[in-house]
Amino acid sequence: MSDETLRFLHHPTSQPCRAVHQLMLENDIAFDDVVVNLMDGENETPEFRQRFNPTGQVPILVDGDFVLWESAAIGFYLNERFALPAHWLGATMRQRARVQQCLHWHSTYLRRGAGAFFYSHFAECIWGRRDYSREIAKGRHVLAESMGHMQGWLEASPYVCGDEISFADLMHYHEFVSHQAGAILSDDDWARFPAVRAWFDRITERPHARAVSEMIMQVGAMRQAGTLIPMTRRTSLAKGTELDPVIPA
Ligand SMILES: N[C@@H](CCC(=O)N[C@@H](CS)C(=O)NCC(=O)O)C(=O)O
Repeated sequence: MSDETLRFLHHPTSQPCRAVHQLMLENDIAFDDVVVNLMDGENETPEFRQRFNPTGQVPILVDGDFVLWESAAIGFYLNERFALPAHWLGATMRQRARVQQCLHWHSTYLRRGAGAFFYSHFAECIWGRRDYSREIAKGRHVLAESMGHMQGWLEASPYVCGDEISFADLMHYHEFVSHQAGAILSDDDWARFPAVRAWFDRITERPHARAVSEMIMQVGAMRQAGTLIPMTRRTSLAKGTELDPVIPA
């Protein structure tokens, strides 16, 4: 195995990037911090795609000659590579399976709720002012349904997979950080899911949670003030989630 320092390619506005970033910081894993400029399409170049990730997405971990993308896989790799405390990816066969379950659910369901944030704040920066209300409504629906599930789990235990924090909590948590940054959830929304709110506040108090979220909070504040962020391209969430065919490819 290579002794070179890991390289972490990411962007601080990205939910899965922030989750991996927090995992590494909480576990004192040394890495070279490489911010990929998603706003100007650096990740779209053929060189980038060939060298790092054919999908053009971040996060990406580079460990010597091994290049890995997809945040859940990166968490799994870091866990074994650095023998992380067992609670992060699970101590027993069943706990590990439970963490995997939550990571899959995050990827296939909760993450879709990010459309509420994306179409409220980033779509206008990319395609201009249009009616995105149907996409926003879809995202909000997924988000509310997700919070309903999470309320049940978090009434039963303090973290989504049980009594201790896992990587799945970080992945879930950073979706909500973006919703907070964009004021997607009102006090009334949160009040419907008090266990989710308490969990969110608990993780916010952890070391590094606020630091890795600084930029998205600033971007959210700018968007709420009406400032347009120059963005030239679709981000992953918009790919294939459009309800309205008039949104250009
Ligand atoms: N399933 C992927 C999703 C990664 C993802 O959505 N990355 C976004 C930033 S949040 C991205 O790189 N967007 C740029 C693009 O798709 O071109 C993971 O969990 O790593």
